[in-house]
Amino acid sequence: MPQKLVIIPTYNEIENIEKIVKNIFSQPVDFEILVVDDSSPDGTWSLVHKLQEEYPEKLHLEIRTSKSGLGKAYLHGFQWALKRKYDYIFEMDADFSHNPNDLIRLYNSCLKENYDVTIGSRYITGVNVINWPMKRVLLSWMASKYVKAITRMPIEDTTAGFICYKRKVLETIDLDKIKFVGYAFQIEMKFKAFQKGFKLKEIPVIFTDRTKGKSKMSSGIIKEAVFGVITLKLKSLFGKI
Ligand SMILES: Nc1nc2c(ncn2[C@@H]2O[C@H](COP(=O)(O)OP(=O)(O)OP(=O)(O)O)[C@@H](O)[C@H]2O)c(=O)[nH]1
Ligand SMILES: [Mg+2]
Repeated sequence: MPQKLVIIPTYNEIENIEKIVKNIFSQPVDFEILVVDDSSPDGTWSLVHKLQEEYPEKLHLEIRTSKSGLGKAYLHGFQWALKRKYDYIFEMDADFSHNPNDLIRLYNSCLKENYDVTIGSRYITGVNVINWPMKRVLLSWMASKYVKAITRMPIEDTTAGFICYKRKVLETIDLDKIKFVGYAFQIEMKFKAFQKGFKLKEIPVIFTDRTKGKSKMSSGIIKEAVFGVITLKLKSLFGKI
């Protein structure tokens, strides 16, 4: 039976974490969860620690000393997973923007249809975003078009963070060389998987804005993505990827 790990990075998600963990464990497929928390001041980590009593075998927790961005949290989670026997490794947010019911669809796309990376996409059947202000929908959608134009990746939702990777993808990508931390991290991971010749697939999901907790979006994250994409493309042209 393949081993499946859902990695959830958290920073101040105390209002969401218990519900999302319980929801994932109530799915008909046996996922394990790794929460990577950056010492959230609201104590998200301590609540996860308490929940581990209920799920000692399948809920894992890594606590990092300070807030260092979602990209770094995922890289830590990937390294953790690769030291253990997981076959399928997922990325997912804690805030219910990603519907846990879709985990199985992502999984089946890799398992049964043999894709190496499956992306839960907001933009392949129109725009499937609920409760985002129009400004943010436009920003995200335009960012995806911009990234596609520059990188030439055949992916509509390049900043998506709801993903299933086959283990071999994370083993092949040089994780120590991944530089970006915000949305650019998501673009960089897809771009490197694409460059290495892995089979990427997008499946439609509905993305819902968070109703609890605070957003960590910042202008720095947007700038990193805008300039980062150009850097990625230039490096790939000069063979440095
Ligand atoms: N460990 C860790 N997790 C983070 C960090 N920044 C964001 N996260 C988590 O990453 C996931 C996505 O972050 P969000 O703040 O939801 O980002 P977003 O979806 O772009 O924005 P909103 O939904 O508007 O908040 C959530 O589970 C966050 O708690 C960080 O610096 N460290
Ligand atoms: Mg969110």
